[in-house]
Amino acid sequence: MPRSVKTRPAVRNLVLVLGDQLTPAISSLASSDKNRDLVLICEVVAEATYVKHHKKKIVLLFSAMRHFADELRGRGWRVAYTAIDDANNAGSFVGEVERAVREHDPQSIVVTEPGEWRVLDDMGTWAARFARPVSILPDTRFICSTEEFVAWTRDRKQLRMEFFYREMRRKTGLLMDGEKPVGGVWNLDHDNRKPAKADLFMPRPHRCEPDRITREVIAVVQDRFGDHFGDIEPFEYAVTRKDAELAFAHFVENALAKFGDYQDAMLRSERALYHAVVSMYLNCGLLDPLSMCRAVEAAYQQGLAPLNAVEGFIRQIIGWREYVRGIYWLKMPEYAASNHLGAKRPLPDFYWTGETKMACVAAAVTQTREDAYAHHIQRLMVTGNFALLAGISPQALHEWYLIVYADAYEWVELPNTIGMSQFADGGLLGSKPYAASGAYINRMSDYCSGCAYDVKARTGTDACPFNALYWNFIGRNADKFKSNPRMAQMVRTFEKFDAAERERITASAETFLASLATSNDWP
Ligand code: FAD
Ligand code: DLZ
Ligand code: SF4
Repeated sequence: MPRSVKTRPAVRNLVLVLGDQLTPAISSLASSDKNRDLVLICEVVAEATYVKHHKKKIVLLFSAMRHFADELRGRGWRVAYTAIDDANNAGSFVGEVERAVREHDPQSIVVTEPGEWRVLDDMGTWAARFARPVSILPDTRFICSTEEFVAWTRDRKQLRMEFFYREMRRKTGLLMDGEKPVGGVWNLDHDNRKPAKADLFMPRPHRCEPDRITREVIAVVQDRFGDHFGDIEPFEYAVTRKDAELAFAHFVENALAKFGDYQDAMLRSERALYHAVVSMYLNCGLLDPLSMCRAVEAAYQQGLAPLNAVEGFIRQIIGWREYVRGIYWLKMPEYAASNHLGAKRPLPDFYWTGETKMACVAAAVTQTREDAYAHHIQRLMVTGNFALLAGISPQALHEWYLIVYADAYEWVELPNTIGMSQFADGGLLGSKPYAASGAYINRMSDYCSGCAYDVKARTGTDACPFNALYWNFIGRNADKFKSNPRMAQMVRTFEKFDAAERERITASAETFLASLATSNDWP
């Protein structure tokens, strides 16, 4: 008998594990047998370049994938691992599966459903292509299955996160006192809008030293994807489950208690404030959402964090995170092309360079380039708000958000961009556009005190561009906003401005927009 047959028993199923499925609890592995099945994990150029992801995001995933393959081998799994620079790397999921099928002739292929529609669409062709069954299993990391979400939407005139969130509280029992919410109210968001002051004792997110594997990955990513957006070093993110859990524990211990109070604040000197900086771990499988929520609930029960912080955090995870995923699978693929406000302007160059006199935008973009991270209010109320007011194409902006953040996968990024931030779905996901003038940014941050523009001035070349753009946005969309109860007041205020002021607003906004440089050089 040839040696290879003796040492390599026949493969029953090929279990494909994707780069954002890095947990032994993933349904594909949970339903497989380590003695009979072969795990395939592959670094492929197609996934790194279908949009040109930030270099740190690629390093994070490749290194976490390599560590995960070691973790699985340590648990007794047979793992076929394709590194990006392997000579026979076929370059895509389908190509790598084809190669493994040729080599191992498995009876069937097993995979947990992917997080992006384009990948699922492609997988739909695999059974015919490989002439064997392909089992696409539900992703049980989510609390609400896609079917359950569809059932929840039935017979509802409006889809609102708040009501979905209450269902998830009931389903998980998190912060529940029998049938009632702990503390008597479901949502304490109104307590969570305090501006912050720079404070020497503000916690910083947990940082990790790159190990040998990460250093090797940094070198190969620099070599292969050096022209992608973003700084590759310093690289301080966790790439193992153990380190991601330490990063989360560090947040619970040091920042959770103030997470609620300062959730909407922005500070020049503090990139994360009291945010957790864990979405990149959660979304690739290194952290488990429900376990995180239980840990946060326990911190409340032990008196370590107040209810407004704990409820706010749990709402982001079992509310918003689950809700946007539900919307994504409910509405794709049409959702990606939504453009309710008809916005068409190309993305300005400063989204890549950070070179703008607007201090808030420059800070958000610079931080994004350096860290592949910005917190929610920077994404929503600075870069998102600017794009909304300026009428940037939602599709161009969607591509930008998908590229630049280490936590970005279409299932979560697209509804946040198209729906929450750009109102491009016409109010399916949120009841009103997140549009604000400079006054909001001034109230919630310390950016304006260091800005070349005057946040108090509405028009003129020195005025904060957010001000004229805001009123210009209300004016040009007045017909659409008049019937929206949450926007009608703003339309009436705009219409009360005298004709000369409205002309000054239009002139200021148009002069500013005409000055925006755009090019096709990026990304
Ligand atoms: P924290 O503020 O500490 O919140 C804790 C956790 O709650 C996060 O880790 C995240 O898992 C979850 N969460 C909070 N808000 C949301 C939300 N709106 N949607 C889904 N989950 C949420 N989040 C992503 O994970 N990936 C994305 O690609 C992404 N793109 C975004 C694009 C835009 C335009 C906007 C406005 C928001 C986007 N978000 C995205 C949501 C949110 O900004 C990030 O989840 C958050 O900033 C991650 O940082 P953190 O871990 O410090 O979160
Ligand atoms: C984002 C990403 C990148 C950059 N590279 C890989 C890869 O080489 N191999 C892999 O399995 N996954 C990668 N990913 C994550 C995938 O893009 C993700 O699994 C799909 O978009 C489905 O969510
Ligand atoms: Fe941003 Fe306007 Fe404030 Fe400058 S003045 S930081 S542009 S909001």
